[in-house]
Amino acid sequence: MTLAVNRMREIERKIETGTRLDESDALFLFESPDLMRIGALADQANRRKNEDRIFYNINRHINPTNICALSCKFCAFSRKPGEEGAYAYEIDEMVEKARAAVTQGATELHMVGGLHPRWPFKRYVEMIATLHKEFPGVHLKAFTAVELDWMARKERRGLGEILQDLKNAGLGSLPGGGAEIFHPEIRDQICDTKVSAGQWIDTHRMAHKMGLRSNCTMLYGHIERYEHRVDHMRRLRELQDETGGFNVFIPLAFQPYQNDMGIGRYTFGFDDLKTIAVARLYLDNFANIKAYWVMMGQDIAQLGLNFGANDFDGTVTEEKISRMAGGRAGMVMSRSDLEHLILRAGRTPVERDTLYRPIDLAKSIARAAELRASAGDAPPETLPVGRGKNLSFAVGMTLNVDGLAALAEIREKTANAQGSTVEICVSNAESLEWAQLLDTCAEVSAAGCQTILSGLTAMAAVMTGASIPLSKGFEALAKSGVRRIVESQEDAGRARPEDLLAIHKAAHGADIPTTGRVTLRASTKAPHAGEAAASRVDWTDFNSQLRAVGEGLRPLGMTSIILGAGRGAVVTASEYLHALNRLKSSAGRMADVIAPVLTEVPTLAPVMGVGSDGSQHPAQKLVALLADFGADDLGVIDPALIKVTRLAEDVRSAGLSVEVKTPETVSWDDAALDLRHKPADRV
Ligand code: V47
Ligand code: SF4
Repeated sequence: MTLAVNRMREIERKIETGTRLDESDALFLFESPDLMRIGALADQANRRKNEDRIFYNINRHINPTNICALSCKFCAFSRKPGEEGAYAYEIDEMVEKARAAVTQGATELHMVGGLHPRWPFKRYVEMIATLHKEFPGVHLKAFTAVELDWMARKERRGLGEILQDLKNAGLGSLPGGGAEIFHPEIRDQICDTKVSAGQWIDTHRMAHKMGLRSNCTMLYGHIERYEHRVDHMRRLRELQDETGGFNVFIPLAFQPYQNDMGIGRYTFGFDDLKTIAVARLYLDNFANIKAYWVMMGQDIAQLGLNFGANDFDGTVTEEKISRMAGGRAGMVMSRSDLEHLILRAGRTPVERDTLYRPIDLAKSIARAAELRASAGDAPPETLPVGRGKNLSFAVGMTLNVDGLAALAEIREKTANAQGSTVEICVSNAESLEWAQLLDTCAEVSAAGCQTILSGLTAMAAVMTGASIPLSKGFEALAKSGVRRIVESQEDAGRARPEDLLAIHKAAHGADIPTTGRVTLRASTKAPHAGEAAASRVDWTDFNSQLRAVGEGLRPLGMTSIILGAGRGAVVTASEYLHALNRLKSSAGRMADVIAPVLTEVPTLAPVMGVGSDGSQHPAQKLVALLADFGADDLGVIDPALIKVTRLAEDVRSAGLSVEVKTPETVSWDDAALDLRHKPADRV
């Protein structure tokens, strides 16, 4: 432990004094669980270079064909000629796609595709020349080193000539694809027929020497180990020292479906952020590190902006490579979506061109100021809270009770649920009667479940309707086996805080612990023009809820408190985590902070990716970070909606242990979950 602390200090000193990190430093950082510290160092390094500015661009992806002579193991995009789904665009079709993009302000066309067995080199030249002639102001970033090698071999010409012809036709720069993982131990397993690491590097060196700048990527999160990532970045740093020709480093998060890798799980959010942060610190000769929202997902990419990234990529419009492999981030973001995610991460969005020059810096800064002013109050700053050693969750289900009909259903659902947690939600049960409520709780408890009841105001209304004092009512609920009372999303809208407190106190009087709630509610301010569905969070309201927690919690004995995202408010990942952090600081050690991952933790990627097996909810990417920002617990996890083993892996990816509440006799499929089993060794 002390050794690790000393090593981290040594690395910090190196960073402070501008001494280069070496490969063993980078490896140490990858292996360290101290993401918050590494992220803070990377953020400082980033701000020294780029202030608080985050680049985005208005771009359009066009993949000319998915027909490919190679069969990289990780690729879900490529097809063989004649195979179902194979396509090859005519140049006219590409021009039409480009025209639509240019009309919407695109400054860049990004074009990478398969290695078409029958396309002659002149077709590529014609493609570039036609697009350049039609749209002379648009930057054409096209063809990976892999495609260029293919063209050269087919044409039996040198790479230099191929590059020169394309440059003459209007090629602006090279994208960074095809790099994958350079180390032969991995490269030979995932793409053995692709250009070697040396050829990839040589191609980019040649392009740089000809005045063509380029990007570089690293495909991570599959079978590679940290040392392979470090080796990969070392080779890129060396070439950058030599030529200075790279614009940006882009870590590409592996998308796990519809390919031959047999991995079947998305990268860990914790690892995505660590990769960005280590890249920022180790690649000291790169100005730009990209948080590529398409592959990391918008939630993690937004957080990446505070962990060392200064580029968010662009509007993209038609992304196929990631999407075909299970990518869930969608294919397009508007300018205003990009701007809002950046602003809500507390940074300044700056539109750039492909070569990382601001399009109009003064205009971007003025626009950000205007958007900030119209948003009013700002989200809270992060405070150090210190993470625990474990993260808990209960396995079980939530049942919504609505009158009599529910009883039979509840009996059926809880028949095999012995040992699990059942949260009975009464918030919306307007016609519920007292006897039914007691019977329901008794039924669930008799099935051997841990019974939780949520909806304070509804509960109180049922008691009042039956002329039963709250104190007596809660005593009876305790006898029916109720183990906890939880404030629901609806409660705050139905009762004043002091009335809710009185209900909490009545439950405590009957020795039932309670869970309070703080909710990020939508601001009543009208959204700014062009704000895409951006109902903002009312931070003034949040701060006053926090004050109430600080003042009211201690004497009450609420043992836990939920951070909720209110309906109607669009809460971004960054905002939720910062709010969580503030809540933990206010609640102190007196109460567990719960971030219910399925129901309340916001995610902008609610869709399932192509071919995915549904075993991972998009919000799971945030799980390990929730702990770092102050969460102690993830709420009730329904194994029908989240695969518990996967969730356990997410927690462990951050070096935390998993504490499953009520696990002994869970009888779903996940009963087979082996929680002693360590996740993939590489995490
Ligand atoms: O080389 C293929 C990757 C790359 C998967 O330069 C996959 O600005 C994840 O080069 N999971 C092509 N990644 C994309 C590319 C790119 C993308 C965005 C920006 C830039 C840029 C370049 O896509 C391939 C490969 O590394 N890829 N399959 C997959 N399953
Ligand atoms: Fe072809 Fe590129 Fe897919 Fe490899 S990654 S199979 S080269 S399209």
